[in-house]
Amino acid sequence: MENLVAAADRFKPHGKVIDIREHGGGNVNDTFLVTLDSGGERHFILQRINTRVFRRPRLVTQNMRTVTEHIHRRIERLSFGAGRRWEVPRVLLTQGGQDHWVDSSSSFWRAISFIDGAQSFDTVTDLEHGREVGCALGMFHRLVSDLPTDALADTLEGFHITPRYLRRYDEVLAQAALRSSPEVNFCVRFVGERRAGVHVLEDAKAQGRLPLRPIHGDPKVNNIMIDTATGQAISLVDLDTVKPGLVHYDIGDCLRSCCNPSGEETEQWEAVRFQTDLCRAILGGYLSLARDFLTENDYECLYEAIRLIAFELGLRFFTDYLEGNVYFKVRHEKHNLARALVQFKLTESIESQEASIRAMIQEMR
Ligand code: GN1
Ligand code: MG
Repeated sequence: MENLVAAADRFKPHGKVIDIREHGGGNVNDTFLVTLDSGGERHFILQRINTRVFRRPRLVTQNMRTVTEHIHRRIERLSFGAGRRWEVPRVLLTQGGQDHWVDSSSSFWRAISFIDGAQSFDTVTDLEHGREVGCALGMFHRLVSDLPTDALADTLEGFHITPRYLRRYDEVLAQAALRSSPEVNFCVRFVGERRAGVHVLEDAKAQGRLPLRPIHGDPKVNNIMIDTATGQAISLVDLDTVKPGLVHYDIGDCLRSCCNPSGEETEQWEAVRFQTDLCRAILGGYLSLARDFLTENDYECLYEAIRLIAFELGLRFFTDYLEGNVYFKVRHEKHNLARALVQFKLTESIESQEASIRAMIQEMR
């Protein structure tokens, strides 16, 4: 707590800190909402970066500044998304002018402005919300589409490179003292049956069929801020994983998160389904802003991306369970196993609807 107050004091733009509380349910970093006693902006967001995951945290803040400054400049002369309020968090500086602060126990802190009058949800509530989520991702991609990828650092090497996660899984599995259970056996078999398909996106990238573009990296439903007054999406927050990548990682991640009405934390993994009506609403919103820059090849790989990113997240959770929960924060020992089962069930549901999802994509392009 002492460190928390000290960190908040470094970044506070004015006034006195009167409250600090945990905010959101991030699986990697620690996030806090800070309240000040006076002034126009009463709140800001303070975060402690998990440096086990983000080994070079300075690159994270650097990317964040690059991307937020770029978007702020673009919003000023926006010729699309007419009438849409769109906000981007600002990176706050310490009194010494730094975009981060390292405390005496080597914790890495940074702060950003708080987006007021908006909220986020852990699941998509209806088709309208789904469409807005899609618009948010389309808006974001469009706003960064002219930012050269070499302006962004690779903050998390291997992120969303599915074959690398499979390799890591193999290493961990070989060393794990595997306690067999119906759930563990299901996961091992599930991964084993899908080994051949993990290269699709990386192959398309290597063959030059899919270009590197700036991506968000984590456009899950609760990173999309919805204006409490209008119900419109107004921001895509959590910019830690912005880096060069495939828009397919983002589209896949957004859909695996948003088309699962049970949510990724449900205990009822057997009931998890991929909802194609939500998928249609989200893609509709996305394409209303992103159609211009998608190529034929982009469309060709969309179904595979939807399937693969759900599978990949299941693989990441399962590997972390086997490894003893070293990456994702957990509330109990089998938490990552439960999360893996949810993503694998979702993958299964996507696979069972392949024909209709492909037909939907075809119809919308
Ligand atoms: C992690 O930390 P959080 O909750 O923003 C993870 C994402 C996963 C997500 C699943 C850097 O995001 O890739 O999709 O959990 N972030 C990182 O909820 O690994
Ligand atoms: Mg994140």
